[in-house]
Amino acid sequence: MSTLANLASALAAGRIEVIDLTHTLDPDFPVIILPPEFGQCARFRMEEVSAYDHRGPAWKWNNISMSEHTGTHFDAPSHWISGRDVPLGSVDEIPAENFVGPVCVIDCSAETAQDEDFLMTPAHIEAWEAKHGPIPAGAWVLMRTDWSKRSGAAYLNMAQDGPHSPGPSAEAIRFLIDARDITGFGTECVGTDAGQGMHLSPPYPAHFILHGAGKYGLQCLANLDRLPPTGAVLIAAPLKIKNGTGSPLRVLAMVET
Ligand code: 23J
Ligand code: MN
Repeated sequence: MSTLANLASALAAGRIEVIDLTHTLDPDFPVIILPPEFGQCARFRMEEVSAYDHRGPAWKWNNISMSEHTGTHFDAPSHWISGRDVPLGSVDEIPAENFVGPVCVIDCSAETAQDEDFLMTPAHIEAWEAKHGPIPAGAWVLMRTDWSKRSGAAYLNMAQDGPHSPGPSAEAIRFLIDARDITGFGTECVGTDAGQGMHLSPPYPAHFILHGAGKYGLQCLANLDRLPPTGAVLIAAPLKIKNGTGSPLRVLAMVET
């Protein structure tokens, strides 16, 4: 049997499960809040056009609006100044093969339960590899923190000095790119960077280093606790927005049961 015929029969028989890593687009889902001198990200909005009524007797539909960076979303290289001249750096230009790939899940939930500003370092990644094997080139690396189980104010976790949420260190992102040649890095938090990432060097290191290297980000992921450390395949295809810097999307993982 061909590889794809095998895949199709495994899906039909339930030997491969499709797990949804996406939050529901809802006006109440939090968006990132930047310092007030900067422009702000728009929440999701939905406006009814008709609902089987005089505006459209046999149909219901809505107009929607949001930021490119609202809800579960994809970050393209052109999102950051370091990636402004990266070839094929906008969502409409990224080669489609980059939207499907193996996924490694690094469980940091024990650490983040103790420290909401936890930074994942190369030592954490190397400890994970000692158990699960090396991260393959082209992988998506997802940082599990269980942050997606938070709701309301606890999700952004704003304090006087800004948001407090975990993320990767600059050294961890450099390691994933230079030593492992990943495709992208994903997180359950509102940004790929830690809440206090503006104080790191460089500021917002995940954004700066990933996008400068032509790599991608995924934010506001859910259900990472349902993924194995290795062996799943991720599907993350952003909308084809002309010159788009990112896009809300449905993120799926295929997992062998
Ligand atoms: C703009 C400025 C800072 C950050 C972000 C956007 C994001 O996290 C994002 O959604 O890409 S940290
Ligand atoms: Mn973003």
